Amino acid sequence: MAMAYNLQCHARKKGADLTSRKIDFKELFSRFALEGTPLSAKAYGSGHIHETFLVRTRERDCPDYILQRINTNVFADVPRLMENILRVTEHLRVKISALTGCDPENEVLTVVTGRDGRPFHQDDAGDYWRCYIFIEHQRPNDRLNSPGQAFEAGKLFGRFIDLLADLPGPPLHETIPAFHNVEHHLDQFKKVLQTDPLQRRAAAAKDIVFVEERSEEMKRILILGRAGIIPLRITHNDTKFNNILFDKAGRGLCIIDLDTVMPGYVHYDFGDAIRSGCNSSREDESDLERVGMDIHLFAGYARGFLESLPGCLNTVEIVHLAFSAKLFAFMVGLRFLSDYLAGDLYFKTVRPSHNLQRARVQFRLLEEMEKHFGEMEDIVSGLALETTS
Ligand code: ADP
Ligand code: GN1
Ligand code: MG
Repeated sequence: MAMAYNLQCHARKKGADLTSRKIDFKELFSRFALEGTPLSAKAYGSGHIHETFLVRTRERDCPDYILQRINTNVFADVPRLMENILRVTEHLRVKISALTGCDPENEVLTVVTGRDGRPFHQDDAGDYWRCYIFIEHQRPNDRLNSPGQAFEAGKLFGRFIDLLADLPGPPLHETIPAFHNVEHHLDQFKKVLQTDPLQRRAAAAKDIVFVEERSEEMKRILILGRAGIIPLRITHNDTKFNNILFDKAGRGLCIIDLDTVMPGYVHYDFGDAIRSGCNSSREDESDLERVGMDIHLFAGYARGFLESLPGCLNTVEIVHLAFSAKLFAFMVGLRFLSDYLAGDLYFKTVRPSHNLQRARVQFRLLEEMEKHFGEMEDIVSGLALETTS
């Protein structure tokens, strides 16, 4: 059976040219300790970072698999990246196995090792691949579709922090240095504004002013962290809505995309989830009138999150949860904007203005959050009272 596909993958500006290379899935498949016979392979999902393929197997009793070509522009040290993921998944598996009614096979990612025992494979072109067991799930939406689903998502991401609180051993590796350090992203932004390599600055004039007007306010979490007022925890750091799988009945099933699990503040997980899941539009919506902050989804998510972390968070952490949603709309928008100005080097894009459009959606969302901010704060404080009393 022919398993060599000339897949039309998205080309990155840096690194290997991925458009023209044939991927020999049969050969790749043979490099991992997999069961079954590969039947088909197709590009899968809508992640912005890796190239992801779903490999279906012929036999009914064998799993299907996710194969990923790891983006080494973003994750430079693959052995350390995979070491983190193995530690995290092994710990989660032990803890989830001990919970009643839980199903560790589907609730935790399973890394399939290479035939040489390593948790990845490096091909002849130098590209790194990894493999997970495919978890059957409900087709993901771009946004949360009901307060009940938001509650499920909040519960799962809250539980994730709770379960990892006692991870033994040394701190996890920082897989992307300064990943959620807004000062770092502001510095990168200033640098790219100065060089303006593609002369895109003029097209983004209003967006640049928008960022400058809010940059001081956005340093608040970093300041609290440096002062030791909010603690570092083990956080997921990429709690985008499509990084959670739901089962066919709509229940939160499994948290995926563990590349950025490392020390962080609780706000990183809460804020990113809200800006991605509670936006009433797509992340790259062209009609900004459709962008909105869905307060009912916010309330559902916040309830699930706080209920699964009872008594864990300190008052200052809780008080800043609503703010963290604004921070993430700002910071993710800023990263999209910087990437647009730099020439689309980081996020996958399908058109030249794609990152600018994404940035504008985040900034509009931030304006919507600013309008609803009092309400968001009241919801969190009301829930905090309920969940601690
Ligand atoms: P990226 O960093 O590019 O977002 P992800 O690890 O999130 O990469 O994977 C991309 C997509 O692939 C996910 O959004 C999800 O749809 C799908 N996916 C990844 N791992 C699995 C898995 N083990 N089972 C089912 N689907 C998966
Ligand atoms: C990326 O990998 P993915 O698509 O789940 C990015 C996040 C951004 C998000 C914006 C490692 O998430 O930080 O918030 O795009 N992940 C990385 O959609 O940079
Ligand atoms: Mg992802």
